[in-house]
Amino acid sequence: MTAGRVDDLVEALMGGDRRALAKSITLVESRRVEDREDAEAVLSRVMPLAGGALRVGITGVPGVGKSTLIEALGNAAIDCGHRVAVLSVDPSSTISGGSILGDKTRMVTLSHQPQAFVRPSPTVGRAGGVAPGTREAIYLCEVAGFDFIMVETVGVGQSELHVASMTDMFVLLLLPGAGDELQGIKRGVMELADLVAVNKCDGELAAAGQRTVAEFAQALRLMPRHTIDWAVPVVGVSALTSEGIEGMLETIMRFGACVLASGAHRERRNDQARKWLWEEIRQGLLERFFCDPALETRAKTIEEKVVAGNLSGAAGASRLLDSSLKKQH
Ligand SMILES: Nc1nc2c(ncn2[C@@H]2O[C@H](COP(=O)(O)OP(=O)(O)OP(=O)(O)O)[C@@H](O)[C@H]2O)c(=O)[nH]1
Ligand SMILES: [Mg+2]
Repeated sequence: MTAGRVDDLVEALMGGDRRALAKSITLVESRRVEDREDAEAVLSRVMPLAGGALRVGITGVPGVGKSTLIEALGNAAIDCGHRVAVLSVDPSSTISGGSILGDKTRMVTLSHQPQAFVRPSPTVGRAGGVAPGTREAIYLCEVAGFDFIMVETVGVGQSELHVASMTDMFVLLLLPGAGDELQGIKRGVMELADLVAVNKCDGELAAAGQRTVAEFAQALRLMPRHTIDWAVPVVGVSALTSEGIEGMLETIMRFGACVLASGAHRERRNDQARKWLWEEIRQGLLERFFCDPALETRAKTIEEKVVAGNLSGAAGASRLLDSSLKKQH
């Protein structure tokens, strides 16, 4: 892409053009070497202007109602004058081909709103379930004028930790009537939550839902606060009937105001940027090391020596790492 075309793309983006937004997200998600430079050019223009949205990560087991809830929250936020972007991350897509279309159709009213942008992203390659580029996509959405960004991810292993590392607020969704062992929640994930919502508190599940709300509220009272001035609320909602959705949105906005006022939000973002750099270094080293064909033969020889007991594993690793790093200079 020429410098002029990068300028055009950035200008269209700043004008809130959704096609330009979709195009630039595709660019930052691309793993093609020839796209990397363009992506960097766009990002370096955009990043200093980004940062204006409240970024909310939403996680929970498959089928808990994340997409339905995001649609309900998104519509309520638009009614309050917000512009809403949804980035959804599907860790199953590498295995199953993904439920990308499914997600888009589920968010049907939201994706048709002019004040909304819905972008389900496939997960490509990286462990953890967050597509490369999700963090960059957040910046792009912000520059395109979206001030309320939700990132959906299925709670499987690492993906929720990744989402928490790029958002201001982490929302955990639960189902009525099950204790935390049943809901498969690791303590670490519970400790990250800024808001817990029990979804599907409707019909026959309403009473069980309220009991679950009380149980988790009790459990959370015993946990230390991770954000000053914020006791993690537990709310009961129905994404289907929209019962409790307005109140949940208010709580989310109250959290946004609270972290802004206390400076916790700045601190969190600085910390995330630092971790982002080191995570990229870690990933980059791994990719460079394992994708180096020249190392393969040498690795085989060293492996044989280690297997034969002629070389320690540590010494073998150190030799390989040394030759890999030297080559990169
Ligand atoms: N009764 C009831 N059903 C709901 C509610 N929210 C979602 N559902 C239903 O639960 C099913 C799963 O909803 P989704 O929104 O797709 O759930 P999800 O968590 O996004 O699912 P994955 O993306 O596949 O992990 C759908 O059939 C929804 O209609 C709710 O509040 N009450
Ligand atoms: Mg979903």
